[in-house]
Amino acid sequence: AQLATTIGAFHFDNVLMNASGVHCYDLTQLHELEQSEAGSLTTKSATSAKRLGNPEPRYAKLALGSINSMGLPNEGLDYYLDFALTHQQQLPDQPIFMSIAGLTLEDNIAMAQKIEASDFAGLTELNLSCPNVPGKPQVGYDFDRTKYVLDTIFEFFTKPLGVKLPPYFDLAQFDEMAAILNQYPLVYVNTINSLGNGLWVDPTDDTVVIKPKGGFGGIGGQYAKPIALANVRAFSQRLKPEIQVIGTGGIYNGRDVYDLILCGASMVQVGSALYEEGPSIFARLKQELAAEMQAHGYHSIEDFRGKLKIMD
Ligand code: RRO
Repeated sequence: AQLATTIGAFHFDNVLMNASGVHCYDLTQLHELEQSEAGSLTTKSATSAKRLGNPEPRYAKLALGSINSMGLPNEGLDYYLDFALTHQQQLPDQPIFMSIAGLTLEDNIAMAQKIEASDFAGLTELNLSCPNVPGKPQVGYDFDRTKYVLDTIFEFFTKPLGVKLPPYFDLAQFDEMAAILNQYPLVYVNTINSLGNGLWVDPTDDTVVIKPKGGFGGIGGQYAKPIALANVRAFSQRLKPEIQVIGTGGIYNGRDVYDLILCGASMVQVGSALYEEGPSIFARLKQELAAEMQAHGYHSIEDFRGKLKIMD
């Protein structure tokens, strides 16, 4: 089977890559992704200045996934931009993604201006959905604010841009957000970020399992899969054809990848399972996706992307 895909004018050998935040913090991890079987990679969401993030423990493995309140620890935009420029010099036909997540609009503008002025030729992702910085609501849940942020960025930004969205749970939210996003020259929408502000109790000591925010954190993994499928499907049905969908959430095996593509994803990102299994997961997922496609007689991603069947 052929696992290749495209986002905008960019070609990728296969549909698989890391979800931002997972295995992409520093050069060691980024180089491991480069060496893996993934079709692309994204850098950790950046702020202009390096951040240490929230106190530890800030990630916990759960029975069916994970909870995290990392708090946007990152090395600062320059670090990831340097990596990206070196990467594209060495591997010009393997485009990558750079994620930015300013805590203020001013910081997002400053980072977007720096990327715009640089030689970076890949895709930029504006993260509108970090759930874990105390006092900073998720922009993606504020529709007027989302519109204002995109108006401001597109006043000067001309490079390929996508947005990372939080999960939505009402059809009116899908309608309203898609109508906003359709007003901009976005290349893609990435859905979903973690399920914000979940909570887990350790039954051995009646205590939360992460320290920040009194135990509240973003939930990922198997808990997220049905929400991810719904968000990918709902946005695929509502966005103009120029805006593609990247699907993220609940990917552990080839069937999970296949399901997100059926719902409309052009690329699929792996978070919790990559955190637990490491970058060798991409070789396994490729093999399992190819087997799933073969079993259905599909030769390419386009053969079944968006071809979810519904009942009469
Ligand atoms: O760093 C984080 O706490 C974090 C971010 Br920026 C995000 O977008 N999603 C997430 O689950 N954690």
